[in-house]
Amino acid sequence: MDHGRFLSGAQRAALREQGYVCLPGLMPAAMLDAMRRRVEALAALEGERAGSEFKPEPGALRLANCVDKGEVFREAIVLPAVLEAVAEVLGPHFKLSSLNVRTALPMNGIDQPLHRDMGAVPDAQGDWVCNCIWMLDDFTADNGPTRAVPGSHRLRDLPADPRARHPDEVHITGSAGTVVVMNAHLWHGGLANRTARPRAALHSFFCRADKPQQQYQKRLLRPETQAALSPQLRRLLALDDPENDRMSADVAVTSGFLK
Ligand SMILES: O=C(O)CCC(=O)C(=O)O
Repeated sequence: MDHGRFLSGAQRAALREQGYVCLPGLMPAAMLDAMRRRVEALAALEGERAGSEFKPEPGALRLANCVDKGEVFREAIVLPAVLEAVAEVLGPHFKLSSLNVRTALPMNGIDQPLHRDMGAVPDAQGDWVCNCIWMLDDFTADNGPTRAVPGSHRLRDLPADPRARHPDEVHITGSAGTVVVMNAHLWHGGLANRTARPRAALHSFFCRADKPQQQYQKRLLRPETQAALSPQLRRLLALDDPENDRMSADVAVTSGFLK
């Protein structure tokens, strides 16, 4: 794995201190285009079943198990700059926990509550969850940008009212192709989409190697997908890790706020 070749000192400091960093233009144009097309095709193909491997969310369309659903997703999760940023949060030993798409639907009228992914609180070894939000559309002030409270990854409790606006929250906007790498202990959530167009993002969610995956990849991936994976992808997905089998095979899928 590459360490220290892509992120500047300021970007590392932002991740450490604010709890997130925006990496504009990180997705090559061809990858962005192919991913958008694949997301559109999958949404049409899966219809009502879309996202059924995870949890339904009112006001959003979800696609889950994306490693199994397109070469473009498998290419994205090994982009070296993103892996370097994830390692900055989790240390050198980590794995993919889940790979989902979330589209905030037009005029959905729903702010997600401030949450930590999986409700995760840092443990004695430190931080153990990191999420990467790949902007497949421009994130604007109106179409459901991600809100976040900088520095809150160092706090233990969530705010008293996670649905309320927080005085310190920032709204993360950017152009399609930007990747936001976020310490997922940070209080964050998607805001309501107040426009007539959908706002899509891919979430590549990682966890430290000693923690269970949110979605057990070995069970979700079809045998033919598994057979074609590179050694790097097999490692990242923990396919040959008996400890991961023990930890992840039987845990209930957990979200930071969805039932
Ligand atoms: O899509 C976003 O802006 C953030 C979504 C999020 O935090 C979540 O679904 O847990």
